[in-house]
Amino acid sequence: MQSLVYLLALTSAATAALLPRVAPNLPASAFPTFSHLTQADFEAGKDNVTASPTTFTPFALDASPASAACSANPNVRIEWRSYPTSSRLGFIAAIKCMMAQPPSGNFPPSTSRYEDFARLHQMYMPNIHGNPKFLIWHRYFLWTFEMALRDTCGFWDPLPWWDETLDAGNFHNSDMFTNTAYFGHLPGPDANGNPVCIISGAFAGLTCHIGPGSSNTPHCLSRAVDESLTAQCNSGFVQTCNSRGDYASMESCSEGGPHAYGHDGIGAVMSDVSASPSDPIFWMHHSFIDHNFRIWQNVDPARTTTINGDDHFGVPLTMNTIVNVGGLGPNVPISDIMNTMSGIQIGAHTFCYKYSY
Ligand SMILES: *[C@@H]1O[C@H](CO)[C@@H](O)[C@H](O)[C@H]1NC(C)=O
Ligand SMILES: [Cu+2]
Repeated sequence: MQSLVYLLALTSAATAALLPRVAPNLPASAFPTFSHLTQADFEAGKDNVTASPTTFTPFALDASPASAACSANPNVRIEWRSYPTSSRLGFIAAIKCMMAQPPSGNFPPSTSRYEDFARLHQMYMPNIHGNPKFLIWHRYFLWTFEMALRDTCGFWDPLPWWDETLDAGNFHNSDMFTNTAYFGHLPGPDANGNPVCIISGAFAGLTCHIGPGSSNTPHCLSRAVDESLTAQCNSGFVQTCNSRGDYASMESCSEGGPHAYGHDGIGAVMSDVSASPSDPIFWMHHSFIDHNFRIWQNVDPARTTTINGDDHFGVPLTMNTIVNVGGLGPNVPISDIMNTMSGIQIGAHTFCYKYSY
C-alpha cells in the first residue's frame, strides 16, 4: 500500500514536470471589482462632485526655462498601432526583464522588481483610488515604471499608449492580444463564468504573487473579457468626462467611467482594484487614462498649473501636495508633474513627455 502511494506520488510529480506549471486559477469571486457609473449617470451628475475651489500657483510652469527646454525635445508616447515593432518587442522584453530581476526587498512578499510595483499599488489602497489623487498619482506611477524600464532593463524608448476608443467593445481582437509576441490572449470567461489562465503570449503561465485584493495568494495571470464593459471605453464617454470644467469633476468621471470599465472589462486580475498591475496590460490601460487627462489639460494652460478636490482623508489637494511612490521614485510635489512637459528634473530623469495625438 505504501509503495503504491509512493508510485502514485512519483507519477504525478513526473506528470507535473512535463506540463507547464500554471499557478491555481482563482474563481471570478476572488477578484474585487471597480465601482462605476454609466455615461448617462455622469451626464446627469449622479457622481455628486461638489467642485471645490481651484488653487493657483504663483507662477506659470509653462513659461519656465525647464518647460521651454522640454518643449524643444519631448518624449513622445506613440499609440500602439504606430509604435514600431522593434519598440513593441523591446517594451515586452523590458517588462519580462523586470519580472526576472530580484525584488528590492522593500515590498514583501513581492518576488521581483516587477511585483514591487504591484505590491506598492496594493499597499496604497484605498488612498489612491476613489478620490482626485487617483489621476495624478497614477500619472506618476506610470512614469516611475517607465523610468524603471530604463534604469533596470535598458529600455529607453518612450512608452506606447493605447487608444482604447478604437477597440471599445472589441478589445480581444487587438493585436496586443492576438499576436502571441505580446500580451497573450483575451478570452471570455469559461462555461462556469470563471476567468481563464493566460497560457499564450509573452506572459504565458505567469504566476502572480500579489493579490487578489489585499491577500497574497499565488495565482495564475487570468482574464475574462466582457466586451459590453470594454464598449464603455468609447470616445463619447471620454468626451463626457473631458467636457467637465474642473479637475475633480473630470477625475471622478474618468476614474468611475472609462477607467473602471476598462479594468472590469478585461476582468479577473485586471478587475482587482488592489493588485491589477499584476497584469502587464495595466500599463497600457493607464496610458489611455493618462492620455485623456493630458488631452483635457491641453484645452487650457491653467489646467497644468492648478488642481482642486480633496484626497482620501478630506485634505484639499494643492500644487504642493506630495505624491509618493514608496521610494520606487523620488517624492514629488504635484507642481512637478501636473504638466507632463514641466521639464523638471526628478532624480536622474527629466519629466518631459507628450502623446502622439
Ligand atoms: C449621489 O447622491 C445620491 C442622493 O444622495 C445617492 O443616492 C447616490 O448614491 C450618490 N452617488 C454616489 C456615486 O455617491
Ligand atoms: Cu490603480
